[in-house]
Amino acid sequence: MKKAWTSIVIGAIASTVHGSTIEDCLGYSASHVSHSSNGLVADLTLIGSPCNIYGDDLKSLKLQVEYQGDSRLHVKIYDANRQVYQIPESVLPSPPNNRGDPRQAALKFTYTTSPFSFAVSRSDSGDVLFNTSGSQLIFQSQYVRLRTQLPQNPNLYGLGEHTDTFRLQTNNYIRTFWNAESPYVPRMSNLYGSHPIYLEHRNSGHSHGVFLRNSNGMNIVINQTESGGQYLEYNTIGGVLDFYFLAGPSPTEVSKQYAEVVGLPAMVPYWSFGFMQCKYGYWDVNELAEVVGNYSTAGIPLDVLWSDIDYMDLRQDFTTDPDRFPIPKMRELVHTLHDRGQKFVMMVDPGIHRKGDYGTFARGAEKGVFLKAADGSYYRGVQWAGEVVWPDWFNPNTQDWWTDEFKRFFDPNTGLDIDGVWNDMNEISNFCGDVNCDPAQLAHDTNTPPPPSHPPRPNTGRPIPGFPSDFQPSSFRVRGRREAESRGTMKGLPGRNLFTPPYRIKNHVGDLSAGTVYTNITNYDGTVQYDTHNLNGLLMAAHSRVSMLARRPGKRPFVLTRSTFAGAGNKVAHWFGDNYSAWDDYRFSISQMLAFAAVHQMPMVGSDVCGFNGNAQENMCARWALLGAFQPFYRNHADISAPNQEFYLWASVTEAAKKAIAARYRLLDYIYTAMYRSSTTGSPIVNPMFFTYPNDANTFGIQTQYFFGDSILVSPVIDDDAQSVTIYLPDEIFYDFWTFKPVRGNGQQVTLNNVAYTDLPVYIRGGSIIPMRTDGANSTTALREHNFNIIVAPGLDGKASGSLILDDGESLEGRFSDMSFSWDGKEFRADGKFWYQANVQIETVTILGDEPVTKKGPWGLNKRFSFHS
Ligand SMILES: *[C@@H]1O[C@H](CO)[C@@H](O)[C@H](O)[C@H]1NC(C)=O
Ligand SMILES: *[C@@H]1O[C@H](CO)[C@@H](O)[C@H](O)[C@H]1NC(C)=O
Ligand SMILES: *[C@@H]1O[C@H](CO)[C@@H](O)[C@H](O)[C@H]1NC(C)=O
Ligand SMILES: *[C@@H]1O[C@H](CO)[C@@H](O)[C@H](O)[C@H]1NC(C)=O
Ligand SMILES: *[C@@H]1O[C@H](CO)[C@@H](O)[C@H](O)[C@H]1NC(C)=O
Ligand SMILES: CC(=O)N[C@H]1CO[C@H](CO)[C@@H](O)[C@@H]1O
Repeated sequence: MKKAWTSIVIGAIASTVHGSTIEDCLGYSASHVSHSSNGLVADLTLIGSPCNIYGDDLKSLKLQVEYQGDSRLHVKIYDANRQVYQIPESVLPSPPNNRGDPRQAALKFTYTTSPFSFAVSRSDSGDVLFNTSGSQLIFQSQYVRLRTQLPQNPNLYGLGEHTDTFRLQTNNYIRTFWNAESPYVPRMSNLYGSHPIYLEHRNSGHSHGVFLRNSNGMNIVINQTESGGQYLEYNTIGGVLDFYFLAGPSPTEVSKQYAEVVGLPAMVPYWSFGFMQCKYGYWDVNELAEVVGNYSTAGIPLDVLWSDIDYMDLRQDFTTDPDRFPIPKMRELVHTLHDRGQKFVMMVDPGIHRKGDYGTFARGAEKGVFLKAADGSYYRGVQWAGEVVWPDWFNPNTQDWWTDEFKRFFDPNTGLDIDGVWNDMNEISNFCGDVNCDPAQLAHDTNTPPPPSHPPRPNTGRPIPGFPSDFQPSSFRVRGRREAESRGTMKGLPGRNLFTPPYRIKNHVGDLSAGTVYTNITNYDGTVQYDTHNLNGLLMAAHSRVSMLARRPGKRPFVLTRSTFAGAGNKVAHWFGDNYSAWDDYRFSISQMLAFAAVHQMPMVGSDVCGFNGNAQENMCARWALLGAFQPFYRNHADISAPNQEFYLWASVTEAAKKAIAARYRLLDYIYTAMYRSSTTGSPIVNPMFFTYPNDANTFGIQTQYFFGDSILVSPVIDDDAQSVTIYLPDEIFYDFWTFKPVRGNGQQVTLNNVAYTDLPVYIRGGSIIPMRTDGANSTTALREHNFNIIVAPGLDGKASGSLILDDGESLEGRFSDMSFSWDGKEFRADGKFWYQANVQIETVTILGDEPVTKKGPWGLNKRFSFHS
């Protein structure tokens, strides 16, 4: 490759402090290299005089290289004095250093002394994966830069959260990490989460991963030099270079290796795979019940009802509006839901209303848990409740206070017995956009929160099916007002570097502190928001998880969070925020899911089905109802300003949803088993096509087809208002999921015509065995009592295999059965561990083919069995 690197500075004026430019930075030279049995350490010393462009150059750095087992290489460059911020171990623990032998490792570290550069190659093929030669390492107090050469037009994935293509653009592309409230999920922007991990897939069929364990704001630039040299460049405004190189070589192995670094995904409860409904703007507790009743009447199984901030009294956490959502009636709602086998989830936001007589605030103030301003007073902002303060998640008292609030408000005996909790606005989103904003004044001016509501409207006397007689729809409704938001008016801030660092990242909200907590605010532990901003969402959600667990010891907590950081999948689930009811967002729900589930190790993800903002169109909503059923997290949710979009509102969407949920229920234990594997081995719950066919270059760019689990190929119609779709079928035998007819894939594109809006093309991959529940359940609770039919889909070699996990669906640690199924062309065998007593059986086993053969049981799920065809 050519050595013609031109330095680029994104969104920054190439500064000319002291007459220098970034080109004048000469890099570092390595010395005192000391080898050990599993790596090396060295000193890195600044060459020449400092160029001090974005802060001061650090003169002395340390290099640490560790071969951590055979497939992971840890390369860390940090300041010799260890003053530069590093992610606290309490937030994201570093993986253990499983000492590896460099002679046996899959990856090889090499370096050049002066100017210092390093490369990572594969030991077997010599393939160079990372090479920083040609561009100097820059390590300044507010800017760290490292660039690697890459092959031409590389296949890169990950680096979320974004709404760009799944296979990332390779030219003139910037990924910015700065968690931000992002209505309408803009393209080419930073969004709610930061996951500095990419997976690169090479034409050799091999993949590797590169994780930068750094939480600072940054721009990652993927581009080509003027002479065509492909590169990827990290530009961070702080932190250290803490890299983990993951050898793969299969894409799935990269995912698993990443899970070893940031933690395996948390196992979720069985019910969380049910269909969920939410809307910002449900007027009162009667309307919540009415939505549930209407789903029943329509015959669409609804598993989980969600309540957005509507339920709160004056938008305050841990309160309910006494008129519209009175506690006694809310308790009755929750009990009725539970009796019907359904679940209930509520929202809790991070902004705490600053009001002396508000208990949650008073108790937090007493424990000193809120972030403070420079003068020691509370750091104030504006959020849904009006003038608010924010919990300091680094303060050890904060967890106690938070758990206490959960225990009080969500007490099963006196409060609301929720099944899961939802954390929103936790980037943090602050309506007080800039330094010119006075929180008290803004809260007053925008009437945030809205004045107390009037008592509920008179009831109609009409009963709600499935609910006690005191639940009746109101005769008319008045929608809540949309609160004013204020942001982005900052202009040219004076002052300190923490507030306006000299290197500007490409944050779509504007300056670093715009619309969030000021970056110069100090946390309890002495870190500053400048460094920890991207951890706010993860920290809040992790605290909520602990609090949920304290409420129900031993039960898997379900916490949904909007803002995330690397490793969040180890604790919580995520939805993709406030998207738009448009075909484009329907399509992007797939690429976002692929990146999160397969690369970022956050399996429990999904978009708001039918879109959040705007007017959902019937055909689109029908397609999305089907697509959402084949994604992990399946929730219909809309904004207060958007018209209602519950599935039952349209005949075609009702039909699509019934079909979709019935299919999802059939597959629920297959999905649950995939989730179990994900949480125990890191194998992705959703597989991009190239994960399954890593040697088929036709699959590398596919972002609208995928495998749900490892055997169910989903190929939705994707174009606006279209009834046909061109899909790719690899060289494999497939079986139509709906008809079980064999379909031979030839490694070619196939066009499907006349695909009704109530249809979704789905195939079973040959070689798989799928346990399917029998039809007819009205909830996942009821589904657990349904028997199984086992579907054997023989591969081209006539063989197939599959597995099934059975447990109580909710215990963190409990008995489980892990059954394996196999078909060798002649004999079917069921084997495994039978530790969980399920009171259901296998009714039939069907071997698919030109003429399917069904063998009738029943067989128990408590012992091995086999039979010959
Ligand atoms: C890294 O790149 C430099 C410059 O292009 C080249 O001389 C060197 O051989 C490369 N390192 C490896 C390990 O290939
Ligand atoms: C990409 O590189 C070209 C020069 O090769 C430059 O003009 C362009 O600004 C760069 N884009 C980014 C995002 O850095
Ligand atoms: C429930 O269904 C009734 C009857 O179709 C309808 O009038 C009402 O608006 C629906 N309510 C909700 C919340 O969807
Ligand atoms: C499901 O059916 C059972 C039995 O008829 C009933 O008790 C339960 O309330 C129903 N649940 C829902 C969600 O409709
Ligand atoms: C942060 O910077 C802003 C703007 O310069 C200033 O008003 C504020 O006092 C600073 N706060 C702290 C804690 O330093
Ligand atoms: C295409 C799409 O759905 N994205 C839209 C999200 O919403 C914003 C605001 O309406 C649009 O500008 C985007 O195009």
